[in-house]
Formats: sequence, C-alpha cells, structure tokens
Amino acid sequence: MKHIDLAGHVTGKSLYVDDLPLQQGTLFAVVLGSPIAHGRIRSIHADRAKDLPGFVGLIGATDIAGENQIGGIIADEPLLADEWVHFQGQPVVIVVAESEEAARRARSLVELQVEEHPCVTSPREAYARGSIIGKERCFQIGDPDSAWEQCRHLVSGQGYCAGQEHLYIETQGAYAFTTEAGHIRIVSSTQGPTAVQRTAARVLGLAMHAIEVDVRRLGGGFGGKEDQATPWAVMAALACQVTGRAVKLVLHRHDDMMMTGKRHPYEFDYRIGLDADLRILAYEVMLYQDAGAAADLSPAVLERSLFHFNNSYFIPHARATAASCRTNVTPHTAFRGFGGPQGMFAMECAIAAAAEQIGVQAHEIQARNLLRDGDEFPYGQIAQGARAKACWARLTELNPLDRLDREIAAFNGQNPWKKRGYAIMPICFGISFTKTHMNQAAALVHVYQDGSVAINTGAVEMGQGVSTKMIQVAAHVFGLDAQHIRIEPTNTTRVANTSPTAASSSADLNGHALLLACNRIKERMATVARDLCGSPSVEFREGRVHGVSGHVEFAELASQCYLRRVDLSEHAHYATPSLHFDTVTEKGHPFAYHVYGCALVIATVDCLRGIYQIDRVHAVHDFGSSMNEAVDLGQAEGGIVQGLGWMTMEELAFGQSGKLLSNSLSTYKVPDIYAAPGEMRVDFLNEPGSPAALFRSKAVGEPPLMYGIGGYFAIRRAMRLFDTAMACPFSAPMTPEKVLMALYPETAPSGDERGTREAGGVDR
Ligand code: MTE
Ligand code: LUZ
Ligand code: MOS
Repeated sequence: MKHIDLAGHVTGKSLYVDDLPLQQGTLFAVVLGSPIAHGRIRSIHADRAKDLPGFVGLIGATDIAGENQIGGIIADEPLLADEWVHFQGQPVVIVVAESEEAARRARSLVELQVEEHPCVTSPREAYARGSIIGKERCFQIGDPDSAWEQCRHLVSGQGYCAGQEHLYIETQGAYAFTTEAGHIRIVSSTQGPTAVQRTAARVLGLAMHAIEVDVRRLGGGFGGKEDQATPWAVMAALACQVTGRAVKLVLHRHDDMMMTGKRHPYEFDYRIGLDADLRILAYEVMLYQDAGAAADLSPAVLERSLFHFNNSYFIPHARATAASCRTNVTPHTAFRGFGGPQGMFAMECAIAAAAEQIGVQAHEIQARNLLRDGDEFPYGQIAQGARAKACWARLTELNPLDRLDREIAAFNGQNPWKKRGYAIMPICFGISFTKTHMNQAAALVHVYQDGSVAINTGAVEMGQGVSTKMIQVAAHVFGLDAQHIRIEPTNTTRVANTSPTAASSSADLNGHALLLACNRIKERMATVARDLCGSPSVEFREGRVHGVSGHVEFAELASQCYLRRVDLSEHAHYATPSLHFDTVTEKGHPFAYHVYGCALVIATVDCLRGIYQIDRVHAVHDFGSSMNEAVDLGQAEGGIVQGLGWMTMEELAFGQSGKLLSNSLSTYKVPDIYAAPGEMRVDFLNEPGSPAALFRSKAVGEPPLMYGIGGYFAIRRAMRLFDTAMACPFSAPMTPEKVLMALYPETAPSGDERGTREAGGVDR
C-alpha cells in the first residue's frame, strides 16, 4: 500500500496548521525573544508600538493565570521569562495584533532592556562549575578498572559531535480558539498532543478536559516537536484566553531556528583496551551533554546515550558516565535517535583511534566484537534475536572487503589528490520508550452502518507513514480495501493520555491498540455474520464476510449489526508487556526488542580542495517482516541522508556569547539531492521481528539515521590514505573546512574558530 499522503503532498492539498481557514476576528501573535544569552530583564516598553495600527497588546509572565512553567521532566523552564533570561531567543513577551505583519512591526518597536551577565557555552565548563541538570548517571558491566591491565592495546582520547537543526519543512505553530464555556481548542503541529494539553491546562489554570488538542499531520517533526511544539501552542492558547479571540501563532523560519532547541552537542573522553586478537576487553567513556539552558527532554536523551554507548558490540568490561550540562543556549531536545547517535559516535571514535594506533582497519575490530544472542547489554537486558552478525555477514558477502580494498587501492594509486575510503557502520537500537510507563497507547474505532470505518489512535503522522500503517491494520482485520477506512486527526478528546509519537514506537504501540479494538468489533460482527450466513465459521476478506457457503457484504453486515443493536464502536488500550528498569541499579529490561543493521559507506575526498562526496551507501537493515516496504525504505533512505548531514555538513554553531551563528538557511547547510549518496541501496534482512513489533514488522523511524556515522569515518579514512601522519581531532561534522585544516594544519585559522566565525558576521 502506498503512503496515503502521496497525492495530497504532491498536489498541495494536504493541510497543515498554516492552511487552516481562520475564524473572523482572529488575532496574530509573534514572540519577542531575549537578545542576549544570559541576563536580567530591566524593562519592557511598548510605547512606540502602541500607536501602530492593529496593535492589540503584549502578553507577559504576569498575565498567566496558572503556573508559568512548561518543564516536563524537571520544572525549570518558564513559558515566558519573568526576571532572568538564560538563552538568546528565550521567549519574553507575546506581541498580539490584528495582522501578522502588524504583530511583526510591533515587535520591532518593543523596547526590551536586559542587563548582560556572563554566559557559559561549553558543556565541559558547565560541568566543571557543577552546573548539571539532574544527576550524573553511570552504566557499568564487568569490572573495567581491573580489565585495563589485561589489555594489549590501550588508547584514550577526546571527541566532540555538534548538534543538529531539525529543519522540519513546516515550522512550529498553532491556532487556538474558544469553543464554548471557556473550552479552548488548539490545533497544533505537535508530536505530543497530550503534552500540549497538559501544559496548556497548567499554564492557563484550567483542567485538562477544558483543552482539546487536534493534529492532522506535521510537515516533519524529527523529535523537534516532541516537547518543543508545546510552548507555541500554549502561547497561542494563553493569548486566546487573555484576549477572548482566536489566535494564530506560526513561527517564521528565522524565529524557529533562533528560539527552538536542537540535537544535543556532546563532548566526550574515552578509553579503550583490546587484546592481541582485537577483542575489546574494556571501554570507558564520559559524556558531557550540552543540555542548553533548561532540562526539556535532556535527562531522557542522556539516558538513551547510556543505553547505546556500546553500539552493537559486546564489551565484557565497560563503564559509561554521563552528565547533562546546563549552558546558555537554547534548551536542546529530542532528535531522531534521541542521544543514541552521540553515544554510538563516541564508541566508533574509540574504535577508529584504536585501529589507527594498531595499524588495522576499523572493521577488523568491529567484526570481532559484534553482539550475539545471549550477550548482556550493560543495562542488564540479554540480547535475543540479535542480528548484528547476520547483517554484517550479508553486507560483507555482497561487498567482499578484500575486493573493495583492491578497487580502492587502484583508484587511489591513480589519483594523487583524490582519495577514496570506506567505513562500515553497524547499528543497534533499543525499541521502547526508556521510561517504561510511556509504553502505552490507545485507539478508538467506529464502523458506521454503511460499512465505512473510521479509526483514531494517539499516533501523529509526520511523514513517517504511521497513518498508512494504521489503515493497513484496520483493512487487514476487516478484510476491507484501504479506501473504506478513514484515519481521523489525532485528537485528545477521542484518544486521551497519549505518549508522544516518538521513540520509533508509534506503529507498534498504537497499532497493537488498534488491532485489539478492531478485533473486538470484528468478533461481534462475526456473531451476526454466522447467523446471517448460517455458517459455523466466517472469514472477512475482500469487502465481504464469507461463510462456508454464501457470503454477506461487509456493508450489509454493518447495517444488520446496527439493526440488531450490536455495538460497532470500540476503544482499546495496549501496554507493552514485560518492560521494567530500575534507575538505582541501572539494570532491567527496558526494550521490547532491538533493531540491528549494518551499512557500508564509501566516500571520495578531494584532498586539494577539502570537498568530498559520498559515493555509495549500502545497508543491510533488520526490518523484521516489513508490513510496508515502500514506507520502510523511505524511512531508511531519509534517515541515512539526515544522519550523513549531521556527520558531514550541518554545522550548528553557537558563538562564545551564546549567539546562534548558524541561524538561517544561508549559514546552515542541509543535504540536498546533490549531497545525497551517489548510490544508495538498502537490503531487507527478512527475518520476522519479535511479537512486540506490529505484524513482526520492526520499528524503523530512528535506527537508520545512525548509518550516517559511517560517512564521517569513510571521509576520515580517505584523508588518512592521503596523509598517513595526519592529526585529526574527532570532531563532527567533518566539514570541508575541517578536512582542509587537518590535511594542511598551517591553513587553520589561529584563535578560536567559533570566535573567528562570529567576527566574520554570519548574522542576518
Ligand atoms: N520521518 C519523516 N518523514 N518525518 C519525521 O518527522 N521523524 C522521525 C522518524 N521518521 C520523522 C520521520 C522520528 S524522530 C521518529 S521518533 C519516528 O519517525 C516517529 O514515528 P514512528 O514512531 O511512527 O516511527
Ligand atoms: N522520547 C522519550 C524518545 O521520551 N523517550 C525515549 O526513550 C525516546 N527515544 C527515542 C526518541 N524519543
Ligand atoms: Mo523521535 S527523536 O523519538 O521524535
């Protein structure tokens, strides 16, 4: 079945928040953010804005009827700054006007004075000052302290990976209006309708039942709308409450880039020890997460970095420690992989460093240490159905490495300046929210008396195809064609208390709830059908219900059920069984299952100019028994390109004053079709997934992003083949500038690169 949004997307008929027809009298809101990264608000004056035609007013912290607090995990973030500001762009006041243009002009006339205070932009510095969020966490297996002695090879070092801008095509936004009796309906571009509802209720001082949140689809979320769609939706609702009128608030791209959090940058220290056979005996890593100015989802992201610090390797003695460090930049948030990619990047840096020191290729180390069934993860779960070796074997069978080495050596021998290199990137990703209680979902299904079906779940469509998969579920149970099934917008009055659509789990969780609901209706309908067909058993297929002899049309059966007063609606709830995790011992069984895979990435570097291309990516990915190969392939390809962008070209940069330097599309480069790999092939490892996977089709949203890490190491390998003595710090992304500076250290600018860039004035 094709993605149900295909036609709407290409014809422009798909609706987003910005497309909604507006009520008469709708007001427009824009947000005034702090001009500096850390300071104390001295004064806010709107005198000059007051005379502007269409200006309605400012809404600030003192207008909040409930609690000025949006922190989900830790209550450390006001919706609107009251006295202090902690990052540049932090929302201070909402400017409301009769038109969007008037609101923007009014904003430029508001005088906001902030007394500047020193700011911290380095996570290591924040850590040294004890400025951490929550507590430091440590996952350990075996006894690394005593294992170092047995190691033949020991390597230690440091590394860094930068953050990443989500760059969803649809920016953050919401439309809020009152319905009746103080009830507010918010149409939001959010992955977490319940988070919006809960937070709006808290800030507006209302009960949750007074807030309805509705989501048709998102023009991309990528984690950026798991938590950070909430403030904009709550601001629209607040402005609606204060003015009594409908309010639309949609961020312009520049505001979105300046005000919203990104993937967390990480710094890390590692130490790795191997025996003479290249087995990793011990590994230790310290992760410094740059959380930004508030907790947001950082503690949960940090936790996932720990869950994935050993990637898909079994290491008998390992310890990972991680701290969420508070800095004066935008509070960073969920982004596809949710901390996993950063933990895995550190692991791959350690392996690359060891390989370079020992004088072997990284894949020789990787291949010797892949996880097997029965191996224990550092958090106590035992690997079951591990496919790390199966994916590796298939990939290297399709791409014999000795042949690849010969081909590459021949190419490199003929090209003095261009060098080609490859890397293999195995992945392992745990499927489930790491917070056990979040692994639940619900669905509400109606079969109408004409036999048409409407389904509701807590899942949000953001391009990933979950709506298509949900329709497949209902179509499968009722034996109907997809066109008879309608998926409704995600709405908190129909499906309540939902987890965000995240952690790649939404098809599994919502799909299982939907299966339960559909099956219960089907059972009731089957009773009637057996009677109508005079048959002891019936089968639902091809729009009919077949008895042993004869059949009844599904539509006729629905009508008969109605006449016999049989309930044609059902609500069902699903909770993933057997999950548990103890945060005191840091052991348990947090994941329903794991997704594995392995990718070969080949890159060619122009060692004269520093530019490169990704020639080929070939992945063997563990999809389980894919329920929709087209959708799943799209997820894999999109994830790979997004991961390559993070690792190679998307240079998120904050200046030392906490100012976002990469604040527009002219200073932040995302991969386009030219940057995508010249050839991309994804093979399906067709082995059925665990029963916790919907139809044994494994979760696919996030894992493929991590193949992109291979791009970093393929480029690095090519550089080393050009200059074997090259000293190149582990610092991602590997931009062309960094390639040049590593190959020609004399060209590196003196002084702080970030400072230079700031002085260079990339600001708009
Ligand atoms: N694919 C598209 N097209 N757009 C998105 O925003 N988000 C990703 C992934 N794939 C995203 C996407 C992220 S971060 C997650 S967690 C999953 O989709 C969420 O959806 P799922 O649970 O249905 O896989
Ligand atoms: N969100 C969350 C996530 O709240 N918990 C998770 O474990 C998670 N994992 C991936 C992406 N989002
Ligand atoms: Mo995805 S980072 O779980 O929204």
